Amino acid sequence: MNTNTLNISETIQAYFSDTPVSYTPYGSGHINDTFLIIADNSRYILQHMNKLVFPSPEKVMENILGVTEHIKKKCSAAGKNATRCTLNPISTLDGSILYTDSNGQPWRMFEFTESTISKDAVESPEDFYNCAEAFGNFQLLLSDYPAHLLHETIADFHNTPKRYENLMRAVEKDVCGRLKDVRADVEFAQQREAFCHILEDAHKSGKLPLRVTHNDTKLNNILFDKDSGKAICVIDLDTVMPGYSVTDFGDSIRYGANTAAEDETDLSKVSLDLELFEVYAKGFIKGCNGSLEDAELDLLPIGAMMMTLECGMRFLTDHLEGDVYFKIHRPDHNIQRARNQFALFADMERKLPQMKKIINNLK
Ligand code: ADP
Ligand code: GN1
Ligand code: MG
Repeated sequence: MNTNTLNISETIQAYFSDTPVSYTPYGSGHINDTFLIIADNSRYILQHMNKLVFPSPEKVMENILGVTEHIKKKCSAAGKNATRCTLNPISTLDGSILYTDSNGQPWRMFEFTESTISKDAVESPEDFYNCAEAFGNFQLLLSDYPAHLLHETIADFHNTPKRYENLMRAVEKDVCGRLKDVRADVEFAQQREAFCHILEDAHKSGKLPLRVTHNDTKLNNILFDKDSGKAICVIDLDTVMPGYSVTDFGDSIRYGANTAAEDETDLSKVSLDLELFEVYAKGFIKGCNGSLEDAELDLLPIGAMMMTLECGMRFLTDHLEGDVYFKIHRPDHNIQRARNQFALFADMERKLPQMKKIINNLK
């Protein structure tokens, strides 16, 4: 949504009444509109939630309340500062966790976790190791969270065969007349239709367990402590739902172990960095602390490939549908992102034996 048309002043009133407040757009997420708020010398993160992506924002907030309380209890028990371990939602002045503005748009606010930074690109192998350990540990912290309490905030979020079907539906409809320019990209996905089923089939045959997972494990969904450099807090909890460990692993690899940015248009720069793959695998396995089953370890490379192909198909679908889902910052942004992901996937196909060897050596 165009941030100029948002009811931000009205929303700020709901949280602060007459306190003078300043605000500025913040972060680089593709989904929500995020603002940094300064009020009474304190900082906050105010977010307009994307209702097209999250049709039931109140269910998203219920999930977040449950999960953050669970994490806080565990961190306190381990002697850690619970408020720095997870998100801290803030209620409106009348005590509501979600504010719906006069246009019917949903908003929520969190404490800004001070002395932290988020990163859009891996700056050092240590960063990536710390990120991996944090996401692995996140899964471990939620391993005893009652999964039946979680709402499915986006149906079939990482169901890759369904993502493939969505793409084929978009191809058939071709609502923007863009198909003629992306036929080769569609064919790339079509040639890999069978691959899309590997994880769903492994789950159906009882090999791949469902766990409570994060489902959006991009590097910039981690807060790093400015002083220690450690990854202290996993954020962007909108998609915490039952899922597969290997897709949480895979989405981080897709984003962080790409030698280029997700939207780099010079595809000769796009490839899988096997050293970063190994670093991440070490950190993730350590963070999960022995909880990953053998079959899950074996499927880690496929998880990385699946998330890359799936994300490419999602970007391509959005391009065909007229850029209605992911925020874009230039006209062809989604098709550029799709081609980037497909180039990365092709490199992963070539490097699959090496990925498998790395995981085998870590077992
Ligand atoms: P999106 O769903 O659009 O990706 P995020 O919830 O990931 O939105 O927030 C966008 C960015 O805002 C993050 O990458 C991070 O830089 C920053 N951010 C979000 N929550 C906090 C917080 N509690 N403290 C500090 N920074 C935050
Ligand atoms: C979105 O919100 P953000 O920017 O962390 C998307 C992810 C994609 C990612 C691609 C809810 O993540 O699934 O992998 O963009 N989130 C949602 O960069 O769809
Ligand atoms: Mg995010």
